Amino acid sequence: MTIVIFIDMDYFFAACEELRHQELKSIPLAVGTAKESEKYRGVIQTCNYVARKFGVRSGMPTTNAYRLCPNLTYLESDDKYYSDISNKIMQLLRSYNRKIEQMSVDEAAMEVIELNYDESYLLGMEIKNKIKNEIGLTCTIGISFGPTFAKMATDASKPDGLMIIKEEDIHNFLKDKKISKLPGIGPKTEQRMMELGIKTIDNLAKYNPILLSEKFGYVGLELHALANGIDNKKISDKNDRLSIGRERTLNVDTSDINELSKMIDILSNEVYNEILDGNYWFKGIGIKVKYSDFNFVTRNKHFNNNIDSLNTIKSTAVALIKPLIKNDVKIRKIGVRVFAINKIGGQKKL
Ligand code: TTP
Ligand code: MG
Ligand code: MG
Repeated sequence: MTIVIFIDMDYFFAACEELRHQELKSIPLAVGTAKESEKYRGVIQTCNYVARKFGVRSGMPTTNAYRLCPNLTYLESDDKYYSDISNKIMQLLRSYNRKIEQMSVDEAAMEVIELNYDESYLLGMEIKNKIKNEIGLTCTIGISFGPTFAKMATDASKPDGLMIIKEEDIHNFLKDKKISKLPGIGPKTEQRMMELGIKTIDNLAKYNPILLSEKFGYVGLELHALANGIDNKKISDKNDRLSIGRERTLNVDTSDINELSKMIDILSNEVYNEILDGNYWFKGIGIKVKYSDFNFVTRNKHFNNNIDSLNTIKSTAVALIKPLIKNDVKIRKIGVRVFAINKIGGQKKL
């Protein structure tokens, strides 16, 4: 089963400002595009939840925001500062060594393949706590079987929330919602759908898909599928070289550590060459051992720091294989692999 854990930071730009101006925490605060001296010309990018109580929203002209909330504190946005914090958050998420797609400056989708919903909930809570403790900000987490529904779970439980939508709950979750709640339906598409009499997600689900594809192209079909509870988009991780490995059958089955070490040397060198080619770092080394009776075992070692050394691959693989050597059954095949691969901050090694 694939589950997606979706993370979106709460009132991100304004929350970053609160982090360095604690005194702004309990008063209405907005961040916008214009300089403070020219604020009446700009638009609001985001605001804290105190300001939202007055009706202030993203995209609203700042003049309108002041009309709704005369005591609003306004700050000009500082993109460099927000993107530094965003990078720290993404790095924290990457430390879980799972497939991650960053969707925007403040959101990412993480794929978990071996966890059930209860386990995903615990992981979600752990991520929330870690972001709170290490970055100092709150986020909201949505968990579902696809990235779009996980995002919708996030939207529905903001701020500082965590919500799960399972397969059996999706139709109830969707059916009475306005179509604008579906990610991908902006004001224009919403308007065109309204003209066809499509107001709720349930209306969309029941609409003729052929007519939808005529009016909206492929997107129309995708939206129709979503409205019917189908969300099978895959997460695409641009650092997706999750592991690099080599395995080979020995010329003669053996339990001799010297023979096994020779093969580990060969495999490690091959893996290492690929690491050099891609300018990768990694945080895990693993081996696989297949015995003459065709049983096999795998062993992994995780590191806290990034590794890029050939010697570490070799010595770790040898250390991992030693306890697996048996007297009664010989080893037939060995694999060496490195995993949790990344290019830190997208930068290449020199
Ligand atoms: P969002 O995640 O959409 O919003 P948010 O984090 O401010 O609030 P929420 O708690 O509802 O998630 O956007 C992330 C940041 O992107 C936001 O803090 C500011 C910026 N942004 C704009 O610059 N313009 C916009 O119209 C929107 C929606 C966001
Ligand atoms: Mg956000
Ligand atoms: Mg966002």
